[in-house]
Amino acid sequence: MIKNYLTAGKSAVTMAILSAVVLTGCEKETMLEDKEFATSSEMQAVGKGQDMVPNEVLVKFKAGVSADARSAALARISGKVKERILTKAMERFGDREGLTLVHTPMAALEALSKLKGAAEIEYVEPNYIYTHSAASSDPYYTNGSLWGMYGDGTSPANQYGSQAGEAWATGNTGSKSVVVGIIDEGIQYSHPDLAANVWTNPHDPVDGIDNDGNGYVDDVHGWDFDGNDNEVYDGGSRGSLDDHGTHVAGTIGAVNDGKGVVGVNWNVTMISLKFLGRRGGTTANAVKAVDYLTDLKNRHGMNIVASNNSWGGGGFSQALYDAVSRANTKEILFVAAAGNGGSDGVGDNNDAVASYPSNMDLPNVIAVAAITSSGAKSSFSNYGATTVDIGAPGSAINSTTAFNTYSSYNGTSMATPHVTGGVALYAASHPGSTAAAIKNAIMSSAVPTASLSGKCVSGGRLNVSGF
Ligand SMILES: [Ca+2]
Ligand SMILES: [Ca+2]
Ligand SMILES: [Ca+2]
Ligand SMILES: [Ca+2]
Repeated sequence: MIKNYLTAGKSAVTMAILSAVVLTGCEKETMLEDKEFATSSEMQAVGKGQDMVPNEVLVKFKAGVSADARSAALARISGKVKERILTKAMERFGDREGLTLVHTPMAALEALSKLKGAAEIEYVEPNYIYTHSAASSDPYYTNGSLWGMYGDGTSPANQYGSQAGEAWATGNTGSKSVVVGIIDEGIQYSHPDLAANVWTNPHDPVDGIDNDGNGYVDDVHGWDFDGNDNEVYDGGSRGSLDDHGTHVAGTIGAVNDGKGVVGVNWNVTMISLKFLGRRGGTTANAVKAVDYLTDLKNRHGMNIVASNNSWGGGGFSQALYDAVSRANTKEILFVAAAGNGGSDGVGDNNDAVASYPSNMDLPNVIAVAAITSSGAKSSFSNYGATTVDIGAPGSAINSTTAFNTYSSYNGTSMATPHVTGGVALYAASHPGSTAAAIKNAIMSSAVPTASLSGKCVSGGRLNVSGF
């Protein structure tokens, strides 16, 4: 029965939801199998065995290339412009060209080889497909254990938890003025354990007009880049498609109300950037989601400190790298799951075989491995002495799921929001900190942990007790 001191709420998880989660897990494993990477970044842009949208490529034309020259280049692959992507963040950073999403009757890899090295083109790459990084789900909402929130001095205690309970005891329970973006599936913003901490856009009331001019009409809680609409929680028969995003949100910021679960932050503001749909998400939409946050910080001066990225797949993408680099310029951390071991579900060494996006070599990226409640590295968790930064609770993590439910999931997907939560908690007590200072606080917090020694940069696990 329910034993946890923080939980007394709903315990039902329907089989329908579980079926959906299991199916998604299977898709993920198929998509992540047979990863191979070449060494140069140019070759990395043309991945083998990585999942991509079959008949699409992302083209970055050189600035000033004429319309005729563009058409001639695209004619080589019988390409048609599907979408011109010019985000407000790109414009702000002086990029007036943006990206061109091109549909071609050719296989994507064939089209890439035909366009590679063309004089008109800066780079061309696949429109990769990413999937979330939850390994599996517990069939029951078991006992409400929230070990990931415990510390050695809390009751109940678990020294391998994030120590959030100790930070709360010193009076830091987060702040609504700290904003994080959740780039994932959508989140059930109406979930009773989340609603109070979900962003409602004060700059764009629902009236059919893009009042704040950010290119998105009535983006009231964020945006659905997969469905290209303002409804980030699709509810009804599609609600379970937002389980994963909703779970991530609960770990960062479920409310402390005597019911259900509680997040690392009792108070925080979360924005939903939905880009993972039934079939995963694409590079094109990931770029738009990252840039949406960057632009929001620019446009409204919001205190956006991090995005949570519990997803992976594909190969190196210059387009995504550039977007995360723009976020870095605006002091937004990019907290990313290290990955769940590919097709066999046994954790891989990301130093040897890169996992994206967590392997992107940018100062604002924090790559996160998962640990169990007994301090072991989770069997599925990827690791890397130089490419993974820190470990955090990622096995048997209870949190919110769609339709007002709670579920237990495993994955580096679940470890990542503990770190994002830590970022927000630190930002709450240290307002005005740079991204570098916050990342340094996270890294310096790490408690040396045997299972992570030599397996990540910090050699330890998250400890927010001093935040
Ligand atoms: Ca509006
Ligand atoms: Ca808007
Ligand atoms: Ca939608
Ligand atoms: Ca609660």
